[in-house]
Amino acid sequence: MDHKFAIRALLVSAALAACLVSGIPQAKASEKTTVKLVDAKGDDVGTATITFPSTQQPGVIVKLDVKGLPPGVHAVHFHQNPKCDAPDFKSAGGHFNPTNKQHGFDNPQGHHAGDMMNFTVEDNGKANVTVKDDDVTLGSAKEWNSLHVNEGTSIIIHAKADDYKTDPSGNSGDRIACGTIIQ
Ligand SMILES: [Cu+2]
Ligand SMILES: [Zn+2]
Repeated sequence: MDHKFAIRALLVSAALAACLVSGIPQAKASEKTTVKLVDAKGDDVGTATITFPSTQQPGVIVKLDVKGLPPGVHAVHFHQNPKCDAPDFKSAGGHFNPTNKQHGFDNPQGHHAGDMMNFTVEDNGKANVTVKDDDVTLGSAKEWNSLHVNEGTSIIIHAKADDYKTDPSGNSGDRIACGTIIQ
């Protein structure tokens, strides 16, 4: 065995052993979770796949792959509780808001960390779109801006579009689909 290689291998295994002994988890390059969405009747309406590309800075990408929803423009937000009790999904609580702001990108006192841009459902009731949220992570339950904080959070689709300014939820109407984000 090459000398340098042997030393390097020794160092790597020593570092790994140290991690195992101390219980420090290995840092991951990215995180991803797929959330199942249900409507007010409890029927499956697709998924939201949340990707957290960098563990170094906040920002997640949300791929919505939904079906069976009313065509048109809809609001989508992260809400504070990991609870989707049909039919009204009120148990999900308000928007995820760890920085105590008001609602909306166009609100001078805004915006909630859980706020995202509207998306469109096509005439066939489907949408295959990507939205993003630059303010949250998929880190551990101990990170204040993580979607996994405490027991977790939820993602909700509303009946109407978000006006991006009316507190507390942008006049976006009923909650028509919900999914829990639990680690
Ligand atoms: Cu909402
Ligand atoms: Zn909001």
